[in-house]
Amino acid sequence: MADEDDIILSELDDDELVLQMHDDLYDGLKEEIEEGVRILLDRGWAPYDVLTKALVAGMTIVGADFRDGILFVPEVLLAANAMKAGMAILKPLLAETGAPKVGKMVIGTVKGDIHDIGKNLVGMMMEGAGFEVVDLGINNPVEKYIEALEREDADILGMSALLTTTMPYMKVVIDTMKEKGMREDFIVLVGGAPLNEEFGKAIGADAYCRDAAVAVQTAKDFMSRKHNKLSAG
Ligand code: B1M
Repeated sequence: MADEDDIILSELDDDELVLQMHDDLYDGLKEEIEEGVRILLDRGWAPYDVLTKALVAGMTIVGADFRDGILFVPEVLLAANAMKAGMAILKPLLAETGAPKVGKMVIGTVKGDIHDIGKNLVGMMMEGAGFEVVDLGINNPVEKYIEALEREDADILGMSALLTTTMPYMKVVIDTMKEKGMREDFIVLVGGAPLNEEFGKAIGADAYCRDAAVAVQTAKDFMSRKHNKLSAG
């Protein structure tokens, strides 16, 4: 009887392969995830579909079992590493539009929070849509955001938070921007699993973005409004 080790990914059909990749991501099997991503791309899958259907969907299963106490931090870290390895293959493909730069975004995960997969995904998709992205990484205090916005002459600030305990820090950043009289100079977009639209409004962000695709569309909308305002005024 065939066991796990005997599975040859390239012999699976697309649906079976995607399910197998969910399992492999769950088990933190980095090389298998890389192989699965390459196979799907070779079969003509769009990079975005590989990302959402194989990787993000797999990570959702990991998230549910983490929440329910079935998986623990070390296992989730392995899954995250496997996911990142898959994303690294997709990154150049998603960013390959050659379009003129439509705007510049500074993005980072807030202080106290080390989750970066969602933020990285947003950065990748923004680059793919023609934005220049300055990634500040994780665990960013307010000073780092402010300094980067000024230094980079950015259009957009993107903040990510995955913990209910760290999401209020976004307000600290926005309030500091107000105190410094620079809030109106930037479009502020926020995202992360525990946030919602109401929270985004309450802290004074311009918009809450449910996922990376929404972040791209929202950023484009705000940028075209900004350009229209500039050309009218
Ligand atoms: Co943690 N973790 N984690 N974790 N982790 C969550 C967030 C949690 C919901 C798990 C759970 O209980 N179900 C829970 C938070 C509970 C809460 O606060 N409500 C949790 C916890 C509790 C913790 C620790 C406290 C666990 C512990 O130590 N006891 C600890 C905290 C560490 C810290 O930050 N200080 C911790 C640690 C970790 C790992 C290090 C093991 C690892 C992170 C590895 C890494 O990121 N490099 C990890 C992971 C992987 C997760 C889950 C399983 C997956 C997160 C993820 O990558 N999702 C997560 C469960 C979950 O979210 N369901 C969980 C995939 C990613 C594509 O989605 O990040 O939501 P997401 O991003 C989306 C959108 O939200 C949006 O677009 C993205 C792409 O579509 N988006 C933005 C995100 N940021 C945006 C910014 C924008 C726009 C859109 O700006 C414009």
